[in-house]
Amino acid sequence: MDDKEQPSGSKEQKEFTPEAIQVSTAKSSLKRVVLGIGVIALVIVIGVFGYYYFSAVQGNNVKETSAPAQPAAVTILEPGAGEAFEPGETIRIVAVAQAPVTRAGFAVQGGSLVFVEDGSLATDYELPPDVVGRVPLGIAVYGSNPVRKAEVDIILEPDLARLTNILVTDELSIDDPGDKDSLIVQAVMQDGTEYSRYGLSTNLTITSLTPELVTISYDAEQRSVFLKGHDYGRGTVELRTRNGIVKTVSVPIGFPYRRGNLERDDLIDERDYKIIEEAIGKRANIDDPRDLNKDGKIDAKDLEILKNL
Ligand SMILES: [Ca+2]
Ligand SMILES: [Ca+2]
Repeated sequence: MDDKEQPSGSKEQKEFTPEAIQVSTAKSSLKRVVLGIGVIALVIVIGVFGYYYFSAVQGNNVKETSAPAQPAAVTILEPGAGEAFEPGETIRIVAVAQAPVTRAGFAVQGGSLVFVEDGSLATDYELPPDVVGRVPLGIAVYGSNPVRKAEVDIILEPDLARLTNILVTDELSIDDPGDKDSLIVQAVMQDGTEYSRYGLSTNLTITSLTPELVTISYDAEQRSVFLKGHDYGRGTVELRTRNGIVKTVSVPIGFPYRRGNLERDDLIDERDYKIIEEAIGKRANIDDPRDLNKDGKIDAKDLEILKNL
């Protein structure tokens, strides 16, 4: 047995010669390399698969979000867009919904919300008495998730026959040329009702009689009228209603609290001198506060007067 085993043992021992060890090491290195390549290949395969898998998922998501929007689940049938009513009037609102409805809320911007609990999509609605102009009328339908909403713009116009006066912002002024100020217009009716933001009503035109001094712009989103001052002086703005009420508003631009204190701080100093120096040679608008001797031009004489104030 020992003899038989010996050769085999020596055979084994033979294999463990330095050469054999080198061969063995080489074989083992080769195995490691092959194993390493295998692992790397597996990682690459998983990576590539993962990339395409997630790309496909993303692609599907993009496809879903770019799909055409579903039709609106609620639509207002009455009133129609652009329809005109009087403030305070009671109107009928009718809507139709493809979504489940447990209750619905109706409102005009600036008015109170009216809820109909039984899910009916028709109601009588009292328009707010003091809102005029183009306003959105909305409905919100509850019962589905998300809440479904729809909106139409209607026009609220007071009866011109009852319009007796228009009121305009008191003490309107633009502190410095380039600044803006907003103009608030209210309509006063026979019964004393005052409608705010009348300035955006289609019944009113607002023009600047001195456009070189004042320009007018409308901000539809804020429903406001803005006046912008371009130079020093006193500009005039005219408001005219369709039934003939006319109002003119004087807009002082860059007027000092105290004569010569153009820069409107506590004292007359270099900063005020600079404002006149920069305007020397210019013709002065009527009431231009830089034209201290009121001769229609801004020159060294005005600067001299300012320095002696
Ligand atoms: Ca000053
Ligand atoms: Ca002058």
